[in-house]
Amino acid sequence: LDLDTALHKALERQELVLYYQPKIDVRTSRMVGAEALMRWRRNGQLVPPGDFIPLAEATGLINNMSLWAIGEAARQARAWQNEFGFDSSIAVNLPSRLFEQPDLVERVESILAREGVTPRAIELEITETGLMKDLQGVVPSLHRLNQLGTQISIDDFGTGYSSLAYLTTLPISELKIDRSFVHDLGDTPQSSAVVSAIIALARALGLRVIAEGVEQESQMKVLYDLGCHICQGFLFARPMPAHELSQWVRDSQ
Ligand code: G
Ligand code: G
Ligand code: NA
Ligand code: MN
Repeated sequence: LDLDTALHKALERQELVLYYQPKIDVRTSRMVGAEALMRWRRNGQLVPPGDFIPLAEATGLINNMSLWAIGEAARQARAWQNEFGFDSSIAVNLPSRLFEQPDLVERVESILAREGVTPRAIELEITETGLMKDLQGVVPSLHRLNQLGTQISIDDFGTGYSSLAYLTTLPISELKIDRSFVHDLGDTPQSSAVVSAIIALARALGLRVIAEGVEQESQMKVLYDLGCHICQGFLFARPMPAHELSQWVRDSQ
């Protein structure tokens, strides 16, 4: 099978899996959410998303894969609620084109109802670039998802040339500082200036701010001092299968 055909079959063959990476409040060291990241278990090998998400986007298969991911994350949120009192949300990455699907909000609503969770159990991440290149297609869905009660996070923030004035009108809950800025923290004064500006912007707009790609204690400390208290990255935990995250919570919380 070529990759395209195999990927089509992957969904129906249940070869896609979600890994989960915790989001940590560094003031309490507690998990305050998790991000779902897709993996493809193909012939016993784990195919990384970089090798199949671009293909899924090019073929349009990404839409059904994303809807599957929402359902799977919702199911997992409910399982963790029962298992260890998980009471925050699992973030799912969605491509901007999915927001153009006219029945997206109804589909999300029915998926959440099917899995028996409230819309708060799921958070949706859209990249700043995806959002800004297709505002007209995306924004109506954002408003309706917000009315439903599902929070929206802007991923890779700082790389996508947002219209800051426009940003104030959007029903979003969180800015996620792009990991390139986190990576350079402490190395270049520009990166801490950008991080500072994003944190100030989030504060002014009443949004949560989170840093991704936190790998080093020193990066965490700079972020903390600048006022970003929620972090995600290898310093705390890698993306891992659901049962490993349960174990990680038992061991660390
Ligand atoms: O999970 P990381 O481990 O390697 O993911 C690599 C890239 O693939 C990241 O840019 C990430 O946003 C993207 N990605 C991972 N999971 C998903 C997903 O479920 N949907 C979409 N659209 N992108 C994903
Ligand atoms: O923003 P996006 O959704 O593209 O981010 C998810 C990606 O970031 C995944 O590929 C995930 O494995 C990766 N990731 C998570 N934590 C870290 C980290 O601390 N360092 C690096 N380099 N990548 C990370
Ligand atoms: Na993301
Ligand atoms: Mn990101």
